[in-house]
This record gives sequence, structure tokens and C-alpha cells, in this order.
Amino acid sequence: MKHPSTQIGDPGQTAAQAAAVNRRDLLLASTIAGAASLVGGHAAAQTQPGTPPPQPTPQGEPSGLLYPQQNRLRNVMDLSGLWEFQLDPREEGQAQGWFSALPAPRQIPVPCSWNDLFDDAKNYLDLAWYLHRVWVPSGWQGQRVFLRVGSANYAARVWVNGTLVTEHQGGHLPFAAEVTRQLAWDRETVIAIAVENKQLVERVPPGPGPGGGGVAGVAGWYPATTYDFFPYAGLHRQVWLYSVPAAAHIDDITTVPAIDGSDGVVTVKVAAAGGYAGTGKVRLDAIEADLQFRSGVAEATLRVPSARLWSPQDPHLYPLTVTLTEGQRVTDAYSLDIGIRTVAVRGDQLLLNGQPIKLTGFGKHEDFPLSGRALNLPMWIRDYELLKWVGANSYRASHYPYAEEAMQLADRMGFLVINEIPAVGLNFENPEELTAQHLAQCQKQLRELIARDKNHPSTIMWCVSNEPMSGPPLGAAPPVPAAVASGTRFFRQMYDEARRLDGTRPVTLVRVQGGTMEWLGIFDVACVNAYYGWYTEPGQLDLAQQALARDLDEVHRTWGKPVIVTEFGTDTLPGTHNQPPEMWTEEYQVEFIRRYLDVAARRPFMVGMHIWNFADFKTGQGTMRAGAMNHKGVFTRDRRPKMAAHFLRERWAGKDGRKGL
Ligand code: GCB
Repeated sequence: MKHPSTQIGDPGQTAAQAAAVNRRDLLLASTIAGAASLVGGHAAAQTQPGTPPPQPTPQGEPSGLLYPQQNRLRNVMDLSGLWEFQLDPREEGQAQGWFSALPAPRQIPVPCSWNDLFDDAKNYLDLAWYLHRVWVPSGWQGQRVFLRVGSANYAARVWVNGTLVTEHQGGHLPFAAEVTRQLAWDRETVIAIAVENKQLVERVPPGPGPGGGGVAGVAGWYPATTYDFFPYAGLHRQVWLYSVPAAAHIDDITTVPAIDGSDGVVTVKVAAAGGYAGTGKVRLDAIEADLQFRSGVAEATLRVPSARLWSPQDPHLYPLTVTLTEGQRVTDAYSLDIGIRTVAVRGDQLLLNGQPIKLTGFGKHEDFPLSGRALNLPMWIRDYELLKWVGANSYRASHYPYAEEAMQLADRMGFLVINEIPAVGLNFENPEELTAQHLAQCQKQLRELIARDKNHPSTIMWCVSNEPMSGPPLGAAPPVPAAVASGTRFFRQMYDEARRLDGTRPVTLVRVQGGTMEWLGIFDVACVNAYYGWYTEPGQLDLAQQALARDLDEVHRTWGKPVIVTEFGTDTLPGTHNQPPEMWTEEYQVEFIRRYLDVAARRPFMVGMHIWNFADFKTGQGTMRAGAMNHKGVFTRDRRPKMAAHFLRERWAGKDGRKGL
């Protein structure tokens, strides 16, 4: 029962083929059902205080996801800084009008998780209020103004001057609402955002309970979660006000690069708000094409002779500018940097620009002391420096979408990213109604992620789930057949949705060790997590190595597609040593990683090895994690190298002349 492996994003595709892909994307994007979305979209909200905003149309696709941009025609105001903050454990704030003023506020920085700041908020995941007062510049009058929240983990409701303007679920993706009519021009505008991160079983990731699963769920954590990373809560990325021209504005841009001989061919699809039917231009480097909009949509294909292709070795970006025009007058403009590159799967290989590529790197987390899961630019710059230092070319955004700035930096610095939705802890031994709720959540988050990150050359793959379960973990018992069947239906739909939204990137799923083999057959690349020598075969690296080899060979024999080990690692306390190597020592981590890499290096179908984890990270409290930390980092939480980091630098940074894994 071999599932045919898919050939996608062929680097040899012609411009006409690329344009066809793009047209299909265009059609599909316009028919995306936003059934599970709670975003009010761009419709001006006119609700009364405390009443829910208008529901989006069923066809409403994620909008307002272009990164806010300042130029001659648009304005941006970043509202980062100190906000007022108050916990609302009794959930009385809305009835008492806290959206206008908080009764007993304290100060909090935005962006930041609240958990590491206040003792009484350490394990608090229930409702909390943020409030900020801002003068909107009078020069913005006459423009349409939107409020954009980069990441509110997990669910948020937003008020502007007492009016509920939007709400959103899913903790790591941006959402926006038009607030033109709610703003004040003669006084300060009051913005209030209520956020909670309740671990509910119907959410994604699911909370513990009959529907929750995952390796971590077995261990039991405080706070209770189905995963081991700490459930940091709050406004994790910037909140912005931005304005766009009132008459017509660029709402979305989709770029599809292709390679034709030595030329780059880029198809650019533009969506303009309000059924715009005018003209525009697209300029890529020195090449320009006209745009003629119909029903708010236009498309052009541009050819870049002898293109400089984007790659980790040469992450060259071309400047792209889209304008709307009225005669000679430019009425809106938006610019972004794009890379010309292709990603494809052919047989056992992963191809970048038609050449086989092997991924060296890590699973990561957005995690740092005090700021928690929030945007931390110093952390990102340091992490990218250290990734280069050890010779890594890639990482997985485990287990949720990372900050937009992290993606921009990856484009500029040449990192390859497996971009993942927060579908961790899914368990298919659930009633079908619960699975249907999870599917709606997963599809919504996938749509939002692809809308946000589709133009980043660094994103080379979409990952739709980490370690979904069809029975006990680590192969402790055979999978439950009904759960396997339920997951198969689920993941076929997830795969189709990803391909429908983006026909240019491979799609994958990450299997838990000993987990369901069938599901790997649905996807383009088989990703597996392996902890032989840690959770199984503890302390016995000879046995672990054999078990790993058997596992990888079986996956490859079954599906005949490229394989990546997306997690393998050992908890390692820095400064702990032993000879012969013992678990928890630095020697054991080095020896474990060396053996795993050797097993992979001997197998041509192995196209990537991602160590778990780049750095130690915060977890909930439980018997499995000393000091409420996962210590599998190759770097400590404050980014000091363990012995393994030096080992990897020697192996990967080319010091000993090795190539590949
Ligand atoms: C896994 C999970 C990851 C955990 C890791 C561990 O399989 O995917 O989120 O942190 O194991 O260290 O147990």
C-alpha cells in the first residue's frame, strides 16, 4: 500500500506553469472558507460596548496580514511599551467596563509574557486585561486605520474607545480589525485587550482531558498541559495601529518564484481592497510590469535574467514594490524583499534550486528568561549568530509560528525554516465531534500562517502537526485502528488544504517515536522524532543506534520518500561529566548526537537532522523536568555552549572537512 510520493514545486517548471499555479492559488485564496475564524476582518465594526463584533463572512480569508509598513502613503504606530495590566480571575471586567479603565492596574511591558513578571501570575492562565491610551496623529485623518495584534496567546478580545472591534483565537498569528470609526481625533484613544490562555480540550493545542494527548500529557504537569513547554500567556508581539489610503489599498501580495534556465520568473498576485478595478504596477529590481485589476485582483509575471538565486550560501533578496496608480499618481504602495528559489521533493531527495540539500540544525522554541515567549530581538540575533557558529543551515519553528521578524531575519541570513502550526498534543482516540473542532482550528491556523509567511524564501516546508497520537506513546502499545483511521481522514484534509493554499512548498507531519506509520504516507517528506537512548534504551547507545537505524530504514522502505529526524536529544546538565558517558552528562549528549548523525549520514534518503533542542527551555513543573526546565539544549537557556555545541561546530562548520550531516 505505497502512497505515491509527490513531485512538487519542480525547479524546472516554466513561467507558464508557475503562472498557472499562481492562478490556481488566486482562485483558491478567494474561496477560502473562514468558518472557524473569529476575526472581524476589514469590515468597519459598529457594535455597542460589550457586544460581539460582526461575524466574518463564511468566505472571509485572513486579511490584514501584510507586515505594517511606513511609506509616503501609509503610516505605522508601534504601540510597544508600558501598558496597564490587571488579572480578572472572576471574569467581571467586561460587565464592569474595564475596557474603558482598569480599576487597579499595574504596569506591564508589551510585548512580554506575564508569567515571569509577577508572583501571582506565574501559573495564571485565565483572563487578564491590557489597556493603553494613545493619541492617533491628526495627520492620519482621512485614511483607513487598522489595529493589528501580532500575537495574543491564546484568545483575545479587543476594544477601542469602548467598542468591541474584534476577537481572535490561536496564540501565535496576527489579526487585524479596522478601527477608523472608533478612533478619537480630539483626545486619547483607549485600547483594551483581554487575553486568556486556558488549556481547553477543544482548542489547538488541546488542553488535557479526554481529548488531550501527547507525550507530555502522560507525565502530568503544573500548569496542566499536553506539551512540555511552559504555557506562557499574554501579548507576545507588537500591537500596531496602521493606516492605509481610504480610496483603495493593497490588501495582499503573493509571490511565486520559478527558475527557467538561468532566469528567475516571479509571478506576483495582488489583492486590493474593495473590489478595486483600477491600475497599478509591480517593480522587481529594475523590471516593471503593469497591473490591471478586476474585482480587486491583478497578476503579473516578471522575468529576471541570470537571476541570483536565494540559498543559505547566498541569501540574495530582490526588492519588490507594488503600487496602485491613477494615471501618473501613485495611490498606494507596498514593498517587500523576496528570494528567487525553488523547493522540491524528487524521489528520496529534497531539492533547493534543483540541487539536493541536507538540513543541519535544531528544533527551537521562542523562550527566554523574563520575556517568556514574547518577541525578543536580541535573542533572535544571538540565536542566528550561534546557528551560524555551529554550522546549522536550518531549524523547525517547533511547535508554533515564530515572530515575523524571525522570518525576515531568516530570509536575510539564509536559514531554511520548517514552519509549523501549533498542532501539538492531538490525540485521535477522541469523539469525532472533538476531532472536527480540532480540524477547524488547525485549518484556520494553517490559513493564517500561510497568509502571513508565504512570501518568505526561508520557509521551505509547512508542518501540520507534531506527534499526533493514535495510542500510547513510544510504541508502548499498538496504535488503535479507529484512531489511525480518524487521523488519516484528518491529515488528508490538512495536506490538501496546505497544497491548495500553497502549491510550491512540501508539506510534512512529525511522527512520535513508535507512532502511526500510515500518516507519514500522506505527506511529501517523512519527519520522525527519535529518543532511542533516552526515553527507551536508556544509557545504552549501542542498542539505541540499532533501533534508530531499524526505524529509519522501515520508514524509508515503506514510503520511499525523504526522511528527516526532527527531534533527537538528551537532557544534559551543563558541568555534569562522566566517563564512560552516562545519561544527563555532557559526554552522553555528545556521544548520542554523534551516533545519530553517523546513522543518518550513511543513508542517502536522510535529508535532515534537527537536534532537540537548540537551547534549554522552560517547562511546567513535573517529575520529568528538573528545575522546571527541559535540558536538552545544545546551548543553555542563556545561550552558553555545552560540549555538544563545540562538537557540532567541528562537525558541521566544516572544520574537519565533512559535508552533509
Ligand atoms: C517530544 C516533543 C517535544 C518535547 C520532547 C522532550 O517528543 O515533541 O515537544 O520537548 O519530546 O524533550 O521530551
